Amino acid sequence: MEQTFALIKPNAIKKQKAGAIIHKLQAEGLTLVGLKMIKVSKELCEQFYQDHKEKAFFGELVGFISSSPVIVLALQGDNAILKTRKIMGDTDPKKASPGTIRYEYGDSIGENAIHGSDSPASAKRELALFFSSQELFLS
Ligand code: DAT
Ligand code: MG
Repeated sequence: MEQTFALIKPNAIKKQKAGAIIHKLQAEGLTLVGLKMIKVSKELCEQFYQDHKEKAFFGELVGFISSSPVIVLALQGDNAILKTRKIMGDTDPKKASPGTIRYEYGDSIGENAIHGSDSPASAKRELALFFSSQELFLS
């Protein structure tokens, strides 16, 4: 059993697709063990995306994620990290396979509807950044 972190981005929230995205993750076998809607501060966002701070798009990325509310999710299941990444699809919605969340709900490579942790180390770090232990219902 593995846990991962996901974040439904502002563009998907604005399009009223949060429910559809959560439904898809659950339908594919992931168990929801944490959920909240929050507005992420610029500071927390910079910490969250620390690995990208040298990239040309960093300012745009932080501006977008901190612009309006997001929904953060904690998900549990066998191979939850890789499974979530597969359901999300390619970073660029134009390259994502039909049926993936980014294909369905992504608007551009920047506004690509969802984030999902890419490794056990990032899942642990990102879950701790957004959830307290009382907000997680792991089994
Ligand atoms: P992923 O979110 O698939 O793990 P990543 O870690 O390479 O992708 O990038 C993190 C986020 O940064 C990505 O979800 C959207 C944004 N991003 C990545 N490449 C970008 C680009 N070329 N232009 C604008 N935003 C980009
Ligand atoms: Mg990444």
